[in-house]
Amino acid sequence: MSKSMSSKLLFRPVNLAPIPLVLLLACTLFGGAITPVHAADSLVPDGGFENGIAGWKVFIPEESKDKNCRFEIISDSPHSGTTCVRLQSDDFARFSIGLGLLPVQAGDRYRVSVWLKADAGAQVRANAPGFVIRLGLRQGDADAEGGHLFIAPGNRVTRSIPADPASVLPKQWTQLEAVIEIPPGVDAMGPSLFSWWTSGTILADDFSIEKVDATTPLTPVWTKGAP
Ligand SMILES: [Ca+2]
Repeated sequence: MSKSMSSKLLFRPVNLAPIPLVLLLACTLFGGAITPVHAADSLVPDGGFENGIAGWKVFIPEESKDKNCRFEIISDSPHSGTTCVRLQSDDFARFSIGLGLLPVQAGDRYRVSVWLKADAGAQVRANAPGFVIRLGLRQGDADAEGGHLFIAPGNRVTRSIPADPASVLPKQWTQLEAVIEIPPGVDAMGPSLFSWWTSGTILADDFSIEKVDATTPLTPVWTKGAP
C-alpha cells in the first residue's frame, strides 16, 4: 500500500494528531464540523446551533398549537460562532426545542447554561417568565414524581413550575446559568429551551450542560417572594 493511500484510509493521522481524542470523537459523531474545544465537555452536541436543526425536536402543547410556533437557525447577530436559534410565535404561547433523554443518577450535579436575547418586539404574558430551560425529569417510562426542573431568567431554579419573572426578558445577550442536582427518583433528563408565554421572537445560543463535581455549590432553589 502506498504512503498516500495509507494516509487517506487512516483519516490523515498527521493532521489530526494535535486534536484531543474526545473532540475527534465529537466531530465524528456530530457531523464532522470542528466544534470549539470548550464544547467537548458539554452534553449538548451542538448547543451553539452551528450545524443546523438536526437532532432538535419541537414540542408544542395542545393549548399553543394554533399560535404558529416555529424555530429556525439564523445568522443574524448570534451570541457566538456564525448562527443561533430563533424561536417565534404569533401570540402568547408555550413551546420548546429539545434533545433526547440523557441518562442521569440522583445526586449528579450539572452546570446548565444558555445565552438568551429577546427581540425588541417580544412580549411576555403577565406573571410568566417568558423563557425557561426545562430539564424534563423521567423515571422508567414516566415523568418523575415531583415534576421537572426549571431555570428561569435571573437564574431562578424551581421544581414542577417555573419561577415568577425576575424582570422583562433581556434585549441584549444575557446568560442564564445554574448548577442543579438530580433529585431522587430520576433516571433520565430531557433538556429543552422553552418559550414560556412569549409572543414574538427569542434568540438563544450556546446551550450547554456540563457534569460537575459533587462539591460544586448548587444554585439555591427559588421560592415565591424571594429576590
Ligand atoms: Ca452559535
